[in-house]
Amino acid sequence: MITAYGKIIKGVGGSYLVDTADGLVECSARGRLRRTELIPMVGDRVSVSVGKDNTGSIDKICPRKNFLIRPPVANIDILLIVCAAASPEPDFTLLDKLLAIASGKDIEGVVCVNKTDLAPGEKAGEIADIYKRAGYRTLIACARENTGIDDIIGLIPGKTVAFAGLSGVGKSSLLSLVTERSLAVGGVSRIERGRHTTRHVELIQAHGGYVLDTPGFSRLEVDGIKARDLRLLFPEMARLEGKCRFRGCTHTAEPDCAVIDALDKGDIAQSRYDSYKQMYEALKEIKEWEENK
Ligand SMILES: Nc1nc2c(ncn2[C@@H]2O[C@H](COP(=O)(O)OP(=O)(O)OP(=O)(O)O)[C@@H](O)[C@H]2O)c(=O)[nH]1
Ligand SMILES: [Mg+2]
Ligand SMILES: [Zn+2]
Repeated sequence: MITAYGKIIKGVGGSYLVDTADGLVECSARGRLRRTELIPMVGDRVSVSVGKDNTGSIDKICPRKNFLIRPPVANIDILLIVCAAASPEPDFTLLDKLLAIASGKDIEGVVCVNKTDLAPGEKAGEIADIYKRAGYRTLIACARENTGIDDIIGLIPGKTVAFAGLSGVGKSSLLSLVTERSLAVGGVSRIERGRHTTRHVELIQAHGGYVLDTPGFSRLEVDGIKARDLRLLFPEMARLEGKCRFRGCTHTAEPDCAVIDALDKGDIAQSRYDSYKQMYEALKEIKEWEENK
């Protein structure tokens, strides 16, 4: 037996594929680990005992930086939120929500505008600009014309990058170009979902890091975010922290609010502010509901 360290890239029925410095090892979770009742997740960094036949057992799971429940995956570094310049039209509310959720989990949100071939003129650039001005890294790509792929690849070394966004925006198409592996594109995934086919989460090794496709990810829950902390998850508002008349200003109805001033001056995009307010109201309701329980 030797001890190796690695990352779980796939898990099927109690068996886990671990990527180690010496290659892939198929592992079970036996013994000591079972007694701690921690269930290994894809994305976990683990130490494993490897036997002569190159199968092993997971001994220890390193503390998780973060994890998602749907899909179940741990230790995401970057959420690449893909939207289409057209077809489907961008859903700014969803984009802003995914970015805030990512930030709340210490995941860097990056916006990628795809399908530039379908949008006239500057539309893709204008969408990207909203997010660049807010403080996010933004990319512009076109899977159809094979442009912008190198910029996506540039995000990957040393990181685990999850692709998220509405159905049909081109996540799988872009991932296929990035990994040079063909993944279910277009109708296929829709048919599978209709049939409730079980989807196994799988990290794909690429460019010195890992990538992950997440169909249906757009329904991500806002678990654990408090209404009063939401303002810190919008970088353009977090930058103005302390500039409002009231401490802990929620930027919704208070007088002399620096965020509302910035909105009036056009320094904060209306769509971003609208998303903030919508999320804020929804989170506030959750809190009130919980307090009255
Ligand atoms: N015109 C155009 N079509 C594209 C582009 N990228 C993807 N598509 C098409 O858009 C459709 C949806 O692409 P997918 O890659 O399956 O989208 P997805 O985000 O993976 O969708 P789900 O798996 O349902 O979440 C397919 O028919 C693609 O061929 C692009 O840049 N331009
Ligand atoms: Mg897909
Ligand atoms: Zn304010």
